[in-house]
Amino acid sequence: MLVLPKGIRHIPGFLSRSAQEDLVEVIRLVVAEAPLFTPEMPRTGKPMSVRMTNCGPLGWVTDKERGYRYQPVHPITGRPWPALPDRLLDLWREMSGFEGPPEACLVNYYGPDAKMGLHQDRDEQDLAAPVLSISLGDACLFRVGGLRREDRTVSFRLDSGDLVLIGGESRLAFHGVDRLYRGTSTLLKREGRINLTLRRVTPWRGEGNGG
Ligand code: MD3
Ligand code: FE
Repeated sequence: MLVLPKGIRHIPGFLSRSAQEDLVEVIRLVVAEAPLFTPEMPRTGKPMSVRMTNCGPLGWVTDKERGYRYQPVHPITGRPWPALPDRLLDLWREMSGFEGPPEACLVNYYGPDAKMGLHQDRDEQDLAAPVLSISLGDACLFRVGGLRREDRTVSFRLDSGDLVLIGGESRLAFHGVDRLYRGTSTLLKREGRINLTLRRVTPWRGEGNGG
């Protein structure tokens, strides 16, 4: 039996086929307004194999010169990110157990050969809030470890319609995507995978939130 690190909840098959199709449709609208861009590693400028965009008041971006950060505008168009679609806000309210709304939805697009190396998500100020991940399209092999890069990892498959909720002591766990399982889903028009992550960036209960 596979034991996940404490604070990580995998919910296989949460979204029905029609809910997945609706999400793909709203993501197409987001991408039409905020085109996918190729993120670069800080300092080296090495391109990542995943392409990205965002919706919500803040979006995660990275480039050679300025590195990892959240910003309110698209790095190429300079326009504000599209609003967070209601369906995603509803899903966050239903699943996150967190009072405040998410501020960023990072949209990752994996072509058949894309992967994501082991990393931590630590560019958010509010680490008390969970991260909610939604997988669409081809399945992938996902890997999660501990708070140190050297810690033992466990791997499991993420299929289209699966959710992963990450919180508590795993919020800073190392994780990555080793590979895609090509052709395992008919959801998208072509091979590939979309992952959405809903995140809180700035502290909730700060100014103006009653705290
Ligand atoms: C475990 N995305 O965008 S989502 C990322 O499938 C990212 O595209 C992966 O890692 C993907 O940063 C994984 C699941 C996930 C997201 C955040 C986590 C797992 C996590 C944060 C801490 C531990
Ligand atoms: Fe991550």
